[in-house]
Amino acid sequence: MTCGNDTAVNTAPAAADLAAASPVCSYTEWDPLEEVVVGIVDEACFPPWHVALPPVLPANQHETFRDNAGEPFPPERVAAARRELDEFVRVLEAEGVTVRRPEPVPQNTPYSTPDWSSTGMYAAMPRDALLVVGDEIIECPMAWRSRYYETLAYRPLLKAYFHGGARWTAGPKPELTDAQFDQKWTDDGDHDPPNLVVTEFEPTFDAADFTRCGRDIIAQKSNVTNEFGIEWLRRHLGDEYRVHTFEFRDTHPMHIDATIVPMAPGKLLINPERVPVVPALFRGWDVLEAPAPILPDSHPLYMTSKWINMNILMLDEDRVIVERQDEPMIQALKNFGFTPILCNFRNFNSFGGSFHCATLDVRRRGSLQSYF
Ligand code: ABU
Repeated sequence: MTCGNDTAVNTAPAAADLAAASPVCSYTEWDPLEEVVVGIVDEACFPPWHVALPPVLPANQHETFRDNAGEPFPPERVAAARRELDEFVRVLEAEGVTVRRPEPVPQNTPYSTPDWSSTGMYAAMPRDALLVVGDEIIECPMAWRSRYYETLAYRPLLKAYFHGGARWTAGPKPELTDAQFDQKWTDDGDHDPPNLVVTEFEPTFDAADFTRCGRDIIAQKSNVTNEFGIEWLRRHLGDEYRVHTFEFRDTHPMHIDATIVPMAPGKLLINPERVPVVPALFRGWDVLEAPAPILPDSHPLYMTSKWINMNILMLDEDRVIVERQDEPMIQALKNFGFTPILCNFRNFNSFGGSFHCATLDVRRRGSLQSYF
């Protein structure tokens, strides 16, 4: 299957044919990257406090989030992250990748449904809000109220991609009433599987709880992605895809992309704390345990663990974007056979993601294949 025509499986179409068929086309995390959306931190605000936040925010950030609910993030932190995003864009363009950006949207404008009201957060992490599978771009039914309208920042791009021939869909918009969240959620630390704050009331998912390996898509249940959401996606994608749900040893799961990262056919990066046993699906693949993160404790991380060092972006089966100061990761990836391309990103990391989170790969040259 290729985007826009019925070419047989495993037939690699010419790049020009793909581009002519659809401006959106991506099946894996590693096919050669041609076009990408890179997020923005403009207008970024702390979300209003809500029961969905404590399960995934670092414990030392709860007070900051409570005290600053709905307020802008510190301007000096936003400025530092913006500089790194601009550097990232230059790096990508120098590697031959076309870069698109969302539109800044005021995030502190209140909005409401019949049941609740909120303000927004940011458009920094397109990987969370949008999922590309083949020539289709899916707006995700996100579980955080503060992210209810997050895709508005991407609408000019979505419309342009649609007019260019892409398919554009959205998961069922969830009501996000109190029934969607376990109002009694507590952090009991060692529960296995972990207590998740999101219930099965309606389907919710963030795209970052999925990682794509052609016909096989790996999913995890998390504090934003429920079984209902995974099943919705499974049925929506149909028989061409196999959606596998794996459980990892993550006490506060939200997003799979600092846990298990397929880098190329046969090459897997894993979080050694969260993946004690590599899923049998990857039998025969070479596995690299991510080196321990080196971010100093003093570095503010509002919404992520230090394992964000694993959140790399593959430009193809060889080139990988890595944080410039992360020497252990740079060396490990070289030893694993890859060519690291360096970019400063620690200040962006503070906002909860790294290169994978900050991007949405819109078009990668390749066709739908099985890798297992
Ligand atoms: N998407 C960010 C994941 C961060 C973490 O799992 O620590």
